Amino acid sequence: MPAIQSLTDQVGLHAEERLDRAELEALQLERLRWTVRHAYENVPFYRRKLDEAGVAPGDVRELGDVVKLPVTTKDDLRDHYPFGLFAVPRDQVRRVHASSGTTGRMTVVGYTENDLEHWANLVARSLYASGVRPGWTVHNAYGYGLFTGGLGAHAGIERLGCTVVPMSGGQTEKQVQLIRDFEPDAIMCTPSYLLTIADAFEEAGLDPRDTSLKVAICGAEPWTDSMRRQLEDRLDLTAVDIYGLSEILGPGVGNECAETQDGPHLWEDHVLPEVLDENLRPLPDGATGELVLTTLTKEAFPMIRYRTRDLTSLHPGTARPAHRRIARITGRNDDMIILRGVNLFPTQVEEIVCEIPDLTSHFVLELTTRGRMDHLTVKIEARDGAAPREAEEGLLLLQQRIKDRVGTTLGVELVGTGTLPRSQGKLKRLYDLR
Ligand code: DLL
Repeated sequence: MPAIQSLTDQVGLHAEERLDRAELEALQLERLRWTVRHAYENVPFYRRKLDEAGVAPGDVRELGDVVKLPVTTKDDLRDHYPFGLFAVPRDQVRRVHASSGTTGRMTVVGYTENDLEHWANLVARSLYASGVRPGWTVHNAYGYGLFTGGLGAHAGIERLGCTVVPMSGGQTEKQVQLIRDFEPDAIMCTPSYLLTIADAFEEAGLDPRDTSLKVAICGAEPWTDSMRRQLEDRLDLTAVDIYGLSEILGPGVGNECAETQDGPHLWEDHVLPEVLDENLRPLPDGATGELVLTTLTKEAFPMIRYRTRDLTSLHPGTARPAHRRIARITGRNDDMIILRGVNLFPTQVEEIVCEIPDLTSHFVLELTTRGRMDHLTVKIEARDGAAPREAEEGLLLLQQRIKDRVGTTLGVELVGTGTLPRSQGKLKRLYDLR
């Protein structure tokens, strides 16, 4: 049975994960040169942008030359809706995904057969790094459909040689039932949805620590280490961070290794990362700025210096030495709240909320105006069973810690148990009511 033979051959690390840094960089350079030429020759948008910048594909001689290339933004994708940035004829596109975003027009991305092949391999690689092993059953609660999460994870689960339970997001009671009945070893979903699932177990009178789950591969939204500890505690499993975005691929652009849990390794044989400051100047490794990614193997939808809006920093590889890691993404530069001159991310509140036992992690932030001033209120549910006085004390502690660590006073308000919206996928934390 040759097919099964080749599957077992893939078990373990991919050859690209074992390269040393110099070998990896040589591969990146070769692929970068291919990508720039491919984009230039097949996408009028890139040809125009490069011509305007006075750069020809042949000018890319070393990796550092990437800074000469123009950046690409989400608006560029919107302006070329639906297929204007595709670099191959339509009959070579095997799949499209799309996202509506919270504002504005949809963006569409596409994949050739080779792109899908690489993507499945990278998700398989990510799962392996997460501690998932061939033969396991993986419950996939990322949404199926136009979102890249469900189908992207699905292909990688199969590629690693696991059984996939293609549950998709939502229908939380059914999630609970399938997790009980099918006894999966691992689960893939957003961190906020894993919390919803843990709650649902408890509401059904079941202990979420008693499930068969050993690993959770969580991503698609910002989350904190405090949230990780809370999820690991409540469900008795190891939770790792998976990073990705549709413009580059989908889930599996990078993944944390279970043995170190120190931020996702970016799979640098397929993406070239940079971190830039607000004036788009390159920052050294270790400094925080906007992550900008260039695809290195994408045929259908090459992206040159795509501005992700994600704020992070680059660090040397650990468990996969050649591949650099990104620091946990605490926010995007478009979900930063500027309140009376102080910058605040919802994850900073999450971090503190998770430390206070009488409060739950169910909270939202409401932005309103009082007089001419912006006002931000944390609305939060208390722990079921917390006495009213303990909950009030927890609330004051929350306000104090936010003031101490973030440097600004927020309004705080307790709301009834179960009144705040529960995550079904990516959770919306901020409600701008101004
Ligand atoms: O969310 C792809 C994905 C699916 C990643 C499943 C991981 C798991 P988009 O809908 O295009 O794609 O959203 C991409 O989500 O730019 C980040 O702002 C955010 N994001 C994704 N992963 C993480 C993470 C998918 N691990 C946008 N931590 C990205 C923080 C994340 N933010």
